[in-house]
Amino acid sequence: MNLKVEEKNETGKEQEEIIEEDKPVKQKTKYEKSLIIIKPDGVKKKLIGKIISRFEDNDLEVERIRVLHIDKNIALVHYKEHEKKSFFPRLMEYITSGPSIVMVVKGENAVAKARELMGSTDPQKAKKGTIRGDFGTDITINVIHGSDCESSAEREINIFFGNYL
Ligand code: RTP
Ligand code: MG
Repeated sequence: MNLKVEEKNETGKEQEEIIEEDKPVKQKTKYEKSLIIIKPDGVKKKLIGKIISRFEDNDLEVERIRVLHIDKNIALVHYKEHEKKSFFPRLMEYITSGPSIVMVVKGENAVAKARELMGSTDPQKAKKGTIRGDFGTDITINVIHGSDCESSAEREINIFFGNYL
């Protein structure tokens, strides 16, 4: 059913707008980028290919990728929000313990989609079939990082790839 709505525009002239009531409202999709890190345990366990496949199989595309042994300075900037937390020293030691894969993935709703594929922070609580649920060790040694919102993604992409957005 179509509805006819009549309203006056700025000039006072009446204008008609047809609202199609029976058309399903489309959910808005956002085209985004997310910063993903396959952390040192994921690299050591030779999970790089498997993890990238999970993104690619879910319509996320790898736009940038590098192998990087994250040093203390970069780790401090990247994980600044956690510096007062009790787990911070262990997190620092872990993330700097060997090479990581750092990448930018892009696609529709990339931030939320990547976090869904990653699963909960704690692998014990993460669902089977998620990256952390399948491969994580404990709440700190949890294989993967993904940006938690669009503004974090922008900040984190800048840390590892410079301002190319
Ligand atoms: P991430 O930033 O790495 O994607 O992880 P997340 O959002 O799921 O979790 P977040 O709270 O931001 O924590 C960052 C990383 O710190 C380690 N962590 N350890 N209680 C603990 O021992 C603990 N809590 C967090 C994890 O490596 C987590 O991914
Ligand atoms: Mg986080």
